[in-house]
Amino acid sequence: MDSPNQSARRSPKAWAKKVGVAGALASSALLAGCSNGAPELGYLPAASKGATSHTDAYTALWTGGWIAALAVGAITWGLMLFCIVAYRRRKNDRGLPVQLQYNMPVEIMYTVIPIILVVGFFFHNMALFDETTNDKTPGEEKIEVVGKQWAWDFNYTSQDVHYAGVQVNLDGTEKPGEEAPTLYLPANTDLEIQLRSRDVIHSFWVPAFLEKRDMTPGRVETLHLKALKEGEYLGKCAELCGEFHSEMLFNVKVVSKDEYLAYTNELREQGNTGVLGEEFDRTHWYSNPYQKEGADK
Ligand SMILES: [Cu+2]
Repeated sequence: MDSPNQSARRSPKAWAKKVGVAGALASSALLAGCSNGAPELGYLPAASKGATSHTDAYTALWTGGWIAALAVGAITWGLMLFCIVAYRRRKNDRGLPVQLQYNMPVEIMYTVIPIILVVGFFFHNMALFDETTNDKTPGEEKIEVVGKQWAWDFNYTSQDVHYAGVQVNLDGTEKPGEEAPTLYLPANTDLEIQLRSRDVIHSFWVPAFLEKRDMTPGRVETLHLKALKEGEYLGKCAELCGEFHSEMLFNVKVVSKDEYLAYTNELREQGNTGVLGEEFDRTHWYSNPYQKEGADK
């Protein structure tokens, strides 16, 4: 509504047009600046596309969330800019314009739309978690990854062999290198990867898998997935775990089932039979002040 003491104003349409064009140019320049990543992946690691049975669903949630957030942002910024420009104070204006409040349709819109958005995000997240992180189907192939200061042990439980990792020495390149512990995963196989720690909290992270899981002493976390794309990936510890945390790196090789069996047979021939169990944990170093004498635990 126009204020009675305001002069008639020019059409705000011309202004809105100019602001719209400027916004479109700015956002396309911004997006062009990030052209190294793939926009359809939401600039997540390129290797993540189709890497595991989970990655495409994570990417969809990530990009969908950003699209929804940007749409809300664009509408809000647009309305703000429009109001600032169209209803600005003119040269011949005197006094305050008519003060408006309690516009019920607008108030209801600003209450209902956020509720719909939050509920939508919540149920999308929960549905995805049920399919991915909460998946409790027993795996076809069981592998145990054990974090330790500062390397990794890999127990190929189903094959009853193991690999004992030794800490990597960095040479300044961004790759873990040849001598880093290498985790072999059979492709297109239901994997049950159990994660444990021997000492402090570590975190198992293969960036291309778009998943990260803490490894807490005394707890077993399970990652259930299928590696779909053969190839080499990099992995690292993602929880500050002491002096050489940055050198707690590993390689991941996703290979065919035959290559996987050939590798585990090689470990067997080298005498690495059985698994490296809890006898190598250092958690007995810690004493529990609440433990009662004579009690089991
Ligand atoms: Cu660590």
